[in-house]
Amino acid sequence: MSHAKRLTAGQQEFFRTNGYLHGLAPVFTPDNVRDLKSGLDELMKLLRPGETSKEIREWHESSRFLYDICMNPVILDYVEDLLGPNFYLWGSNFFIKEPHTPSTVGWHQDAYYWPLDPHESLTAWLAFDDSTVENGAMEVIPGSHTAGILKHIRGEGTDSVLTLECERGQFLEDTARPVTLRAGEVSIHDDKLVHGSPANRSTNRRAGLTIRYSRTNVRCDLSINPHFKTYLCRGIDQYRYNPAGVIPTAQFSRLDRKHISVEEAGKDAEKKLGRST
Ligand SMILES: O=C(O)CCC(=O)C(=O)O
Repeated sequence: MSHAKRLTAGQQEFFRTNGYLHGLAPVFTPDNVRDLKSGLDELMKLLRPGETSKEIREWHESSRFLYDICMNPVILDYVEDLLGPNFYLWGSNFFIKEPHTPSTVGWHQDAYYWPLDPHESLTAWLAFDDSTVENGAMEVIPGSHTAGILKHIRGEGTDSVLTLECERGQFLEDTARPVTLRAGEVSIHDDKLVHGSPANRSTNRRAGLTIRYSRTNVRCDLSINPHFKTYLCRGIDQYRYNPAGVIPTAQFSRLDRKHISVEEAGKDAEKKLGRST
């Protein structure tokens, strides 16, 4: 018998087979979405000259506004139905594409970017705006999460906001599916799923918040990301592998501790994790 909180057995099976899920009941109503957008405006006001929305990373550690979104009980129910009873929140960042901008997100697997082991993490992608084919909705390669960690290379001279991209030829790009969402909805993807997104050629902004959750048995290599902090969402953390974060009190506040991904840590980190070529 299934003890799922919100997902049907069919949705759970779809996620296991394809590595992603969308078409879920909305998490936020249109009224809530207005609050989400104005909260994002407040966060943007905290950026310093020259900084972009890419800097709003792991600010759930400093902004109660974001912490509460990441701990939304509906999102956590979806995650629990996929990760099981014991998991924590550790990451969040915005992917914002302004109208008529060339930036893309190259094909990649999140697991390649994160110094986490084992690969038992997922992302909830929360749409702050409608995310459509025209404004550069995320695209996924269904089933690609079952092929292990693929070879990534440093893309040069591309419009991608990420520099590590899957080397061509390891999967069939023409099997890609767009993950379109209405504002206030989430999609979910496995950390080994190949995904990316094209440029926004429309007149509408496309803003999404990615929220990263891991099973409690997932350990971060703190020599690569010394600032990693966990926030237990459900169940218990019997492992205590990672430092726990402090719940923020300020509604909107910057986080000036900079988290480090494998991309930023560079080639030595890739080697250490056995991912270099
Ligand atoms: O928002 C996008 O277009 C890409 C998101 C992404 O790459 C991620 O969730 O890791």
